[in-house]
Amino acid sequence: MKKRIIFALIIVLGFIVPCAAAERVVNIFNWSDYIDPGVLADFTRETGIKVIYDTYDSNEMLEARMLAGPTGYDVVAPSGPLLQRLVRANVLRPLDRRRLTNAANLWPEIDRRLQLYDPGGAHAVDYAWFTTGVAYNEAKITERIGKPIASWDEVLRPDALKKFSDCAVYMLDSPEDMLAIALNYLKLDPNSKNSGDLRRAADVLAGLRRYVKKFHSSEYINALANGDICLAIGWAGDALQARNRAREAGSDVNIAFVAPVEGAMISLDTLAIPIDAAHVDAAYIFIDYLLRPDVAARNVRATNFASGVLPARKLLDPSIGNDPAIYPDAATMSRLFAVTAPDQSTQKLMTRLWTMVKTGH
Ligand code: SPD
Repeated sequence: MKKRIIFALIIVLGFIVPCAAAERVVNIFNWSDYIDPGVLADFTRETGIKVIYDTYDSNEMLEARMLAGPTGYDVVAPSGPLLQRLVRANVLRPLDRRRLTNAANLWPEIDRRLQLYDPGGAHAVDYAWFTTGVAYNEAKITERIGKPIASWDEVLRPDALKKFSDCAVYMLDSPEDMLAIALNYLKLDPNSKNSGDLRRAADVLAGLRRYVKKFHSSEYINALANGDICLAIGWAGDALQARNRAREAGSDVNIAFVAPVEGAMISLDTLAIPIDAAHVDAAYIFIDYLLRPDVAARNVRATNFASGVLPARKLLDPSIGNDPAIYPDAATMSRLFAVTAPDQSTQKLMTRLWTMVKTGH
């Protein structure tokens, strides 16, 4: 009898232990240069949950992975318009905010802006938000035009951009950002889905191609920091990471970032759980951990991207918490524009136009 009980216990434990063990890992797919690596190590130390962490540098990469499936991920970080498309495609789990005790820390204004992509915040919470603007090497730009960059006109006109081509220019490989910036520059609705408007915007960008060394969405951080390029259209936090990397290396390269006067794009990157996530409990624990103010503040310090966690800001040194490149002031905020997801045929057109911008065909 005793032997039978022990045998039964072994069978039951043999089933339960692997199931429990299956929950002790979380697979994350996040943007590159977007977290303090120490946060991941501390998360594992505090929760016992192992983190497997992969990165990407374009919404297109994440979208392809999400739509092809199986994703293999438990937490992903789509930007607003992609979030909207993923919700439509039904590839995200509805998010139960009651399971996120730290959701109370979410910044109401940012959470409100998220509604544009995900009504009711039903599938995601904000992770970070920021502007797309111009990152530049102060000395090299001043040397060439006698003043810092302030306007898109100094970057989006071929004869203006030409002045920087000898010290090298990068642009984001992101149609979502770049077409909206060009639309806004043309004084058209930056969120326009009109094919004529989009073609005009693409023509502006195509006219700049010969002065652009590379279209890439992450390499510009090191390229700016090393002095290999002097200007990039890029994301605020990445520009400031370039500035910090140059400082840490003791170089004399000084990188500045500006959201130009005509207005800049605001993006919200979010945290969401794929429909096929295998470790849903661990995903909730991980997202909740990132929403803890002290953890969110660590990520802002490391990445220079503003967090969607409001109380994190108070924990930052004023040089970060009051840096208008990270937390734009009210005047800049009023000039920011957001874009939403296009329908499928407009999406296809944008992809075609973007290839034309980059290759000429
Ligand atoms: N290095 C992190 C960059 C995050 C960029 N998110 C993309 C926003 C697209 N509009």
